[in-house]
Amino acid sequence: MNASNKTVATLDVAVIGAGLCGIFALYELRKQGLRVRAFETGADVSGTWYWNRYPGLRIDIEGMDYSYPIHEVEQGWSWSERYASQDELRRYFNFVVDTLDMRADIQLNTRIESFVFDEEAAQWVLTSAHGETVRARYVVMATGLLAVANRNLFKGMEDFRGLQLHSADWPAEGVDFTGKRVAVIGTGSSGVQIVPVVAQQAGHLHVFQRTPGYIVPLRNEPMKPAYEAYVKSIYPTWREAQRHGSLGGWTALNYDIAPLLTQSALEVSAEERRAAYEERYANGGLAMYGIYPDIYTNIEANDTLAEFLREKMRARVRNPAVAEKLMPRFPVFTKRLMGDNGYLEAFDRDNVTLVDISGSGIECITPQGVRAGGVEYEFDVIIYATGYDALSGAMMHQRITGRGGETIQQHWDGGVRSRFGMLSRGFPNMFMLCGPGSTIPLFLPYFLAEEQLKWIGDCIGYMAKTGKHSIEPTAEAEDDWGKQCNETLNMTLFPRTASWYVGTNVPGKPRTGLAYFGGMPNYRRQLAESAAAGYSGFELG
Ligand code: NA7
Repeated sequence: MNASNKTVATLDVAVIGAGLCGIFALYELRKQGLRVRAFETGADVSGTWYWNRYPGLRIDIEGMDYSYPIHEVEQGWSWSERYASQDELRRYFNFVVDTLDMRADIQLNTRIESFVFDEEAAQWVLTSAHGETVRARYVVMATGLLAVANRNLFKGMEDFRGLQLHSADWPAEGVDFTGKRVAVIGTGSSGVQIVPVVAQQAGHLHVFQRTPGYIVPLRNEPMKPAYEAYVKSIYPTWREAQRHGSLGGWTALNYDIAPLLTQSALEVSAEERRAAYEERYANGGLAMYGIYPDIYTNIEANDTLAEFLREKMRARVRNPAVAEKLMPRFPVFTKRLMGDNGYLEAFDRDNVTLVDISGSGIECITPQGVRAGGVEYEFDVIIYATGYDALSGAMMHQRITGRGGETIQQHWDGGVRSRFGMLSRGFPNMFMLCGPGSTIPLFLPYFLAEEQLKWIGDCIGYMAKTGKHSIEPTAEAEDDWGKQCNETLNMTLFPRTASWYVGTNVPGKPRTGLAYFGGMPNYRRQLAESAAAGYSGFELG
């Protein structure tokens, strides 16, 4: 071992990432008296909100929901708008770190380049890009849900003579589009936020759309002081409703505006159903998620909401032919619903053209621009808003070597293998937070992380008490969890649509249930049962 890679620290827990989950992990595990340190590649905390800085970026979950359930944080912080911008989200995470006095335990500008499990010592050996080596009994991977961009998708990209940007790595100094011929490829949440902002500057903007999605107005506005004061006065009750609601966030919002719906969309009269849809639509944003439960499972029920949303979208676009091209046709919610800020109206502008590439896609990128449908379009700038290698991508892009020299890529070759989306066989003591195989795409990350961290904290305590050094799932428990993920996915309408929820947005990625769709109550119950039985489904060594 030379001086450049000497062991600089031995920890109980190394947390990887200082975004929402990493900060939470540091806070919770430090409380147990453990030696914990978080390592973050970026120059600041905030995770996804540090890395993403494209124009128009705004979260689509209300600030009053999107916050840590920690008393001094939720009472001490004030959001200036209903949906926070990137700047404000970064200020928020910095406020949390300072309020909870965590800065000294977060090592910024530090990318961990390799993780190797030392079987004899039952420790992970982490090596940073600077050559530092850290040993830790446990590792918590808080590496994000949408962290690895889906890029280099098109032939000819290397030949383009203009500027190419991906929504995931926007230049910090910003980009001036004044008078420029601009293309946006991709119309998911990122593209939908970018288009109305760039349209105001660009000479001409072409939007290349492969699949139109469902769009509802976000209805952002300055935070209403009375609303903020009200939520703060009932926060403990509000938080309990979130924990026990089906989605963790939007449920509580509905709890405020309307009672939770438990019946079928098809059981109620057309008038009553419409009133429920109108109420949520008027509220704005993702309130629509807290609707009749069978919208997620029954295509007939789903159609009623899909038609309602198409009607609302149609009414916002002046040109009927363009409006028709913008109409989504897949079951609503099977791709993430998008809350917009003037995306649909942007197509009324003379300098914005929608290009439907649903048939043959993008043929290639040329030195001058984009070729699609046999037509070559010339551009100064191409913006790729083509999304992420979601859920499993953040792990699959790490160099992780577990027991017997097996890599995570080898273990997950046919798809993610884990128990509870938290531990994988052969990778002992490496916990994932809000990772693949958890309830993450459909549950607010604060409350999923809270639940998982409680389980992890208890597990570490149990191991110490019983003199155990390593924990990993049995092969049968992994098989069973994979089966549960796929079975619960197949009970919903999600498999009907190609999306990042099922891995089909990335060429070559196995199509599997990348999450547990059985709901938080069932997830929570199984975590508790395993812990109560001395961590059944796991081998403790
Ligand atoms: P998304 O939602 O995955 O959207 C990516 C978009 O890029 C989507 O419209 C895709 O079309 C399009 N895309 C991807 N690959 C291609 C190719 N090869 N050709 C043409 N178009 C393509 O990513 P976002 O960044 O917008 O949002 C990610 C999440 O962040 C979002 O769900 C929220 O949770 C926040 P497709 O629909 O696949 O036909």
